[in-house]
Amino acid sequence: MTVTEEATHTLIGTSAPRKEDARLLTGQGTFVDDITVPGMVWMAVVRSPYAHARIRGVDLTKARAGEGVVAAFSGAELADDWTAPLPMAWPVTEDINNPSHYALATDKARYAGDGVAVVVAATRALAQDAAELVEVDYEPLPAVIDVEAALADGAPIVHDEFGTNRCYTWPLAGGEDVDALFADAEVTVKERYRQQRLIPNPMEPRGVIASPVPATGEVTLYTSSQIPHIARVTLALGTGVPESKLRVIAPDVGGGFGSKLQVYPEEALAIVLAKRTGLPVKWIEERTENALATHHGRDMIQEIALAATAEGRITAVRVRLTVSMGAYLMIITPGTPLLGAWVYGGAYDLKGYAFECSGVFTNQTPTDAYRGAGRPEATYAIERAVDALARKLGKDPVELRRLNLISEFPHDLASGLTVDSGDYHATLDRALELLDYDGFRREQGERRERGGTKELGVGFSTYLEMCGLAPSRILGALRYVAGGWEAATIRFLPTGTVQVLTGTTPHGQSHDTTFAQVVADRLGVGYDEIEVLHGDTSVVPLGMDTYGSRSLAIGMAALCSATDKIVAKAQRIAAHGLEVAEADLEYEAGTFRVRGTDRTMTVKEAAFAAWHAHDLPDGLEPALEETAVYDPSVFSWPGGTHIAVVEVDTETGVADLVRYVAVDDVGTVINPQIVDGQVHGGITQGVAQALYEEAVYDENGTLVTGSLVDYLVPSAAELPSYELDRTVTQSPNHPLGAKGVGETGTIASTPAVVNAVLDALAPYGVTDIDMPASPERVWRAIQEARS
Ligand code: MCN
Repeated sequence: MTVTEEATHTLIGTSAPRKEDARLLTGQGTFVDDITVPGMVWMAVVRSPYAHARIRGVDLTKARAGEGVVAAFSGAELADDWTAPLPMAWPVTEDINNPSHYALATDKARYAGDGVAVVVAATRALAQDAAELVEVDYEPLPAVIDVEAALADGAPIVHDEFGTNRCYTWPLAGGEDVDALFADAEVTVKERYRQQRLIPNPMEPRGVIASPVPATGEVTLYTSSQIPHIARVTLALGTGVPESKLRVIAPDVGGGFGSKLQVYPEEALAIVLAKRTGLPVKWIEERTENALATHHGRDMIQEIALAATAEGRITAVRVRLTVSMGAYLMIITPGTPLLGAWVYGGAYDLKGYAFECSGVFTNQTPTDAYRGAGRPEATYAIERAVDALARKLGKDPVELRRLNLISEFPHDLASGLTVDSGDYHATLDRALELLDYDGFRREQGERRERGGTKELGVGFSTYLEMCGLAPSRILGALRYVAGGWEAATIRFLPTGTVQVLTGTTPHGQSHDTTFAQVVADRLGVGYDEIEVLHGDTSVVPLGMDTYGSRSLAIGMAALCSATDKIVAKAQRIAAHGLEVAEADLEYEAGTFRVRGTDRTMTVKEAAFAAWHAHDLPDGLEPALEETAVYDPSVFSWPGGTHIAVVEVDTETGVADLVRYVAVDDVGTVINPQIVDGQVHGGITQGVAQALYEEAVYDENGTLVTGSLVDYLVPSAAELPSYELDRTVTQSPNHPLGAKGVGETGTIASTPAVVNAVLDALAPYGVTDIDMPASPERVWRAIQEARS
């Protein structure tokens, strides 16, 4: 017997009201900063103002005498407290240069914001005051902040022991011989793009409390994290607290966008200081610390070349990346750009593919995963290069895309992976229909003829995304140290309400809602009778957490397996209770029925029978609780078409996003409103990269955009109402036919917007612009083209 999807679906596919809203919208959420532990003290980190400086000495005398100060330590004084460096879980090559990275620097500060000492005091303000009394004797050194300069002879070296700033070089090639395809090509284009550095800005900054039980050596760590399970393993290794005694709790988490997919110095410090002082130690990040000391995203130079026929059939793609790692390798710093390695060919049917990525140390905040992690960068490069090819061939960018889109599935990418399903022509057709492409081009032409100062432009992105990270076997082959499986437990309580335990850890993705929708449908239990638990390693011991849009693709698949197990066990109980063979039962929406009769037993009744256990089939264990662990065999492959329309003021350079059409295919949709919300947020982050955000450093390595006054995060006022639609191509590899959605908007949108800006500027002959396409950059591009 299997659960029949068609018969039982009532909540899947509906916008069930978010379970999270009642708490979060009425101020009844619990974020780390809402938590107070008796006897709690506060931590402040002393950070280097220099991007690169030798630490000649740290004098803590005045700080230790400060009001309310409990303790103060330099990096050297804590050196023996660490049992391992901070984690770096992805040594992408055997010969990678992997510096030992501890929570506080001891020899050199390697970026502005690098921690060099720590103070613990009675209150947050007293800790911050005392931190200012710490006297650090720095010898400033020349800093390097440009990846290409960092590789030049004579560049300042970030980690002296390596004698070079090169961290690694990682190649990938597939399909036919790429050199031969380029040699035979009738047309080629070669482009160079810069992915500016971005600063993640979740509404809730980071925060930790490490609460010890000195008598037993136990520590509870509350942390605003996307990865409590991974944090527990790695922090146990690094601080010497046995894993069994370390409980990590991610309570409500107010956004992460990849920046909380990290194990940070402050988490390790709080644990070690809690051990040292025997007191609960709390730290809440300042917004300026978020800019300096939370990992950054992107930051690379991309060189991409396309080989094509005269007609415009793309035969090969060659890519070379030079990526800033920043000063240290954090948890997946080296691997982050490689997450895009398979999709620089986009949704196009290629014959050959060659990719090479070099990681480079610079005196900057470390980079790591930022929403999309590697895949927005890939999509940007290929989508802009396709437009460049269209320009060179004098073809319409839509027609060139049509000619090249993959149209048969499963499709083996030249890069080596197999896309299970999709219909890229369908998403493109629907998006063009929503846009009214012909109408748009007419209006654009009329404007151009009238010769005003407001030019219209349209940009396309027919993207392919790889998410659902990831099959453990592939992760192992790629030298990532952990697996990619996920776990789920379903527990019936005696009264028939249900606890769902998931190893995923939401931080804005509404798992309480969508996971409950699926369980309600599959077990016939009321939506309100289901409680979804996550983010506490003592409540949910097994998990691999949330990133890479994996929660639905993997966590939900584990959940479906757990429901199947529950139904199978309940069926044995029902057959026993109804005194029939299991095969005589049919199951629908939580009820077993003896075929052709009105004799029934519900899953809830079976759960109660399993609890009192007075009359269970021989050998059946009491209690109705099942756990499933699911390891995917493939990635999840969403895709679609995004179209941006901009209006560029040629006198001021302001590019206004006036329309945005997105048609995504994420397979079966569990909750349309939540999926729309994910797409909305994702698009906004991608638009932000295209038009607004950039981490700017001066030549000394000082972060110039260190506050939200200088770092321009767009608000609703800058953005139009997005026009969204979907097509549905079910994934044959997911029990619900669904694909991930958490990053699609970010992955797709950036090139659509920049292509639109360039389309608007086409009459001026402008063919390239760096991001963000700020008014100044746009204005200069026009002036340069005019002269
Ligand atoms: N969903 C659905 N139907 C689908 C696909 C997804 O109803 N076909 C639902 C899922 O059940 C889940 C949500 O949409 O409730 C997102 O699912 P999924 O695509 O699996 O993504 P994850 O839950 O794994 O979230 C991770 C992803 C990433 S990697 C980043 S970064 C990110 C993001 O999601 N950061 C976010 N979305 C964010 N949203 C908010 N508000 N804040 C962040 O920091």
